[in-house]
Amino acid sequence: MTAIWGILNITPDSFSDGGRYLDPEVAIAHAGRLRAQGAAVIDVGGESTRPGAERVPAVEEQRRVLPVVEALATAGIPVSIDTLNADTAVAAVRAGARIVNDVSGGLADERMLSAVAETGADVVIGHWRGPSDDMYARAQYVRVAREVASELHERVAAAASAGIAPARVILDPGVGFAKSGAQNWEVLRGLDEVVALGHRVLVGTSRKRFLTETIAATGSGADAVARRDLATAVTSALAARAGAWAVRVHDVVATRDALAVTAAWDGA
Ligand code: PMM
Repeated sequence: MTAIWGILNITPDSFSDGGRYLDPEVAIAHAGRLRAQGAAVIDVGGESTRPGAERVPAVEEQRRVLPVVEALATAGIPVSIDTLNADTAVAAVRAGARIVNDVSGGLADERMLSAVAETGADVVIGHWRGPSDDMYARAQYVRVAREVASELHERVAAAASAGIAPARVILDPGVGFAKSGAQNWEVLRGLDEVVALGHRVLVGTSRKRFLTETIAATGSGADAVARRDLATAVTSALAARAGAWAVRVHDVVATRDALAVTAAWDGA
């Protein structure tokens, strides 16, 4: 069955949960809760990638994430480190992270792929066309799902040249990264193009703007968040159907239930 990755953003400015988990104790407790709810992996990030977010110095990023990564790893919880920075990736693997989640697929930091190669960790290669401050200007495609798959294929080749065996690679179509709302839906509808590359595939739609727009659930009130989590559970179940190996979400319970219902349907 499709695995669930629980999101732990240790940032002041992530778009849906910024500021909530800056205290390591609060962050660790939240991760424990996500794990108990059924998350197979906790994806720890210390830098927001939301559109227009400012870059965080690596020292500050590491100050936020390393104590939490270490505590979770010590507790036996599988951790992935969500970072664009090779030094942070290496430090997090030393602290116990098993997977490096780079939404840029090694493009943001030219040292990333060779650094990850040496650690032996698995790596998420996301589809990315440039930093978040101008990524919408790069959202130019003719057939978006096909182009995403072919650009990911190029990044897998770059990873292989850096010494990362294909079996260590997890691909991510990068929902929301250099894509308009309509393009995000096209990428999801055409997910088989990415699945056909033969790697594990991770899909992250959680609470993203294209969902909010589709169901008209703007604002940060509990009702709007609950509606976005329900929509996320649906896209995650559909992604699972389309061959996703894992989905990355804030609300583990809603997605767990959606995946269980889908599995019951498919298993009957
Ligand atoms: N999206 C965000 C952050 N990290 N990692 C992967 N692999 N895939 C994604 O789609 C992804 C990611 C942005 O969302 P957040 O601010 O809610 O974490």
